[in-house]
Amino acid sequence: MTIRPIITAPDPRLKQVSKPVERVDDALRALMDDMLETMYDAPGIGLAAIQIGEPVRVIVMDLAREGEPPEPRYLVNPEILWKSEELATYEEGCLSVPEFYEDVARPARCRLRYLDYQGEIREIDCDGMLATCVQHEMDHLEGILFIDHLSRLKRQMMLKKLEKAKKLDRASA
Ligand code: GNR
Ligand code: NI
Repeated sequence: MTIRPIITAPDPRLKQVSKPVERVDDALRALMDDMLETMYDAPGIGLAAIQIGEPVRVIVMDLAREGEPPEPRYLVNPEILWKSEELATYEEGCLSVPEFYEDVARPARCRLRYLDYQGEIREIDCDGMLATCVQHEMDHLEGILFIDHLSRLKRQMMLKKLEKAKKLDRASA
């Protein structure tokens, strides 16, 4: 397993629409292992493959609290079957938008279909933080970041700051 660099905004790769996976094989499981290790190292509660530069429809998540046993989840080719009308608001962050946190309202519950680590088809009902995280990660598969749910002014301000931070980083490297 390898910890891979996480791509940060603004980067055109994060705007790509990721491609469906054709089969869940050992090569894909190796990618999922790298993603999980990268996510734990960051640390984060979710990661989409595009965040490490792989434009495929794969997500890993672990919402276990500190001190609880790990609960890794692997979602391949996820599809949302149903979303509630009711919304819930959580303060979101993103490993690809480091150091910015803002409230985002999304459907409070959803039903999800996906392939698991073994390539078996599964369906689950999501609510709370799981519903929010699933939708945040599925946005990544469409090239959408949580900042795309904010006002244009806020988004432009954040992107400017992120760009500036990258320039300073490059200058000192
Ligand atoms: O680690 C993460 N925390 C988080 C908090 C609130 C809503 C969504 C997330 S996902 C984020 C990791 C990440 O960037 N996944 O794409
Ligand atoms: Ni994210």
